[in-house]
Amino acid sequence: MIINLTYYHVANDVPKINPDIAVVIDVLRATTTISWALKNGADSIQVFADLDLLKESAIKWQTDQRLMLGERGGKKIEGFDLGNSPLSVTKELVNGKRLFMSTTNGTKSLQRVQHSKHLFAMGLPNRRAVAEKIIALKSENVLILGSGWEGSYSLEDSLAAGALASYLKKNCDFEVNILNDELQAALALWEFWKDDILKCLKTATHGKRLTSLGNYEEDFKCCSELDSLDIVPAQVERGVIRAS
Ligand code: 3SL
Repeated sequence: MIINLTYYHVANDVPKINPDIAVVIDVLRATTTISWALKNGADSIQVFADLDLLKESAIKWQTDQRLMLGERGGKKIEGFDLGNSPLSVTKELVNGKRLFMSTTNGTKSLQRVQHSKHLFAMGLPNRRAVAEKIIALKSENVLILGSGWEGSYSLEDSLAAGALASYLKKNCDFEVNILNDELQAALALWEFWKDDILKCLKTATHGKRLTSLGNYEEDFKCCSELDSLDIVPAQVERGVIRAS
């Protein structure tokens, strides 16, 4: 048995293939928020790149059963219930609800690989949980996709891609094959920053962008907590994610 791992920085880099498993990463902050929302009892999260489609779908749900959340440029979308902070998706607010979500980059990446057989969303807090799921599935091809920022590379997503590959290499009984240079570089990045994840997140361009927008100290801490959540957000129907 062998696992072939490939990593792409952003949605537009992904070739036209439907992998057995796709793992989408948006450390700051979409996939961390998705993981926390599910941990706190959200029924499901439906992701959209397009805001009009989001509103059309949300409106069909009972008001007390739905929340609209998301950001553009790091800021909460006007008229939405919540922005994209993992701290905002508390049990009191999200329990039992369908969350309709759109973010600048993360939800685009999720849409890009929605035809994969299995699709998981991963941040640093649920790195181990997602890795163990991959090991259990024993699939041959795993595509890891970052979200970046408006089409360009992001340090923090590559850090998490390296963290995932590193865990798989250490904990798989079978061979793990690193197929592209993007993932070799991500592994090296992980080795470099693994003892100061928080600093890496704050050093990243998007970390600096968030810092310039306000006090995101607690978001940084939450997004950098490695292996603290046992949640595997998995796509159950096109665009809809539930805890598995
Ligand atoms: O780009 C995204 O998808 C967001 O996660 C960015 S932010 O951290 O919410 O600003």
